[in-house]
Amino acid sequence: MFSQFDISELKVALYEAAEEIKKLQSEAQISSKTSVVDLVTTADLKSEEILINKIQKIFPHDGIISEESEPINKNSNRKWVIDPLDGTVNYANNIPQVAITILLVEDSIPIQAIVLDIYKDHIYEGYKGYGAFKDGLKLKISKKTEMKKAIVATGFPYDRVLNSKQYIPTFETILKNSGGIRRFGSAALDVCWVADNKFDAYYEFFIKPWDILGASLILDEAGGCVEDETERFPSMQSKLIIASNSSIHKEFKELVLNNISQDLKTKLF
Ligand code: LIP
Repeated sequence: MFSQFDISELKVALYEAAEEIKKLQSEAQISSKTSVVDLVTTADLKSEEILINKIQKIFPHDGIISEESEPINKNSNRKWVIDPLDGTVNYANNIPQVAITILLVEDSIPIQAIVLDIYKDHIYEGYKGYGAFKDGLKLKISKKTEMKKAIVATGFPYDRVLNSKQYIPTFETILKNSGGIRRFGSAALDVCWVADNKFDAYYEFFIKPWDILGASLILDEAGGCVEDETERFPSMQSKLIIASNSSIHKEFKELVLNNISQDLKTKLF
């Protein structure tokens, strides 16, 4: 169905990476990156190796930005942004909420994205100007219009251990003004679940582009709204993501932007 898009060429590698991740589940070795709560496993690295090898074989001149590696062909105007395993903390704790994201960015614009939910075996796809799909069927976003009934997903960056207080005012505001908060991770699946009529909104500070940009394209194409701290569609430099089903977007965005702690504001703006 989507064979005309470049990203389709990578689907076999995507499923191969997912199988490797599942196979390594019981024996994956875990180590820490920026802090004890920021993890990488041998499965992240194996998945990344499979995806990078395939991209380099099919599109040797394209750039690659991947979570666990140095950038490749930095100056190319076509770049693949990869998260080989989103939800590493879930994975390391046997929580089956794990995804792989591949995104193609051309001249800084996200144009084709796939997020694979590896344990439920659902594939989310988004194509700029062509729509968004789950397992080949058009995604149907939630129609909820009341913020007080909205289910909001969020997550916290790894510096939460040192700077937990700065995330509280926004969190408390959403707690008071929504139908409920969920913190599942992976961030990519959180955003795809807004597109898939499960959550109604999502926000997170300092989430990385490989975690979120692909899913943002999918949500945008499904009819949702995704903005960053500058109130524009997210870019590789975004520091805050505010995403929703679009009907509640104005109210949700104001709640988030008007309730950011002073400490956090100085880091964002
Ligand atoms: C994580 C996301 C999680 C988010 C973290 C982090 P990782 O990705 O899945 O939802 O809150 O900040 O980015 O590191 O597990 O691949």
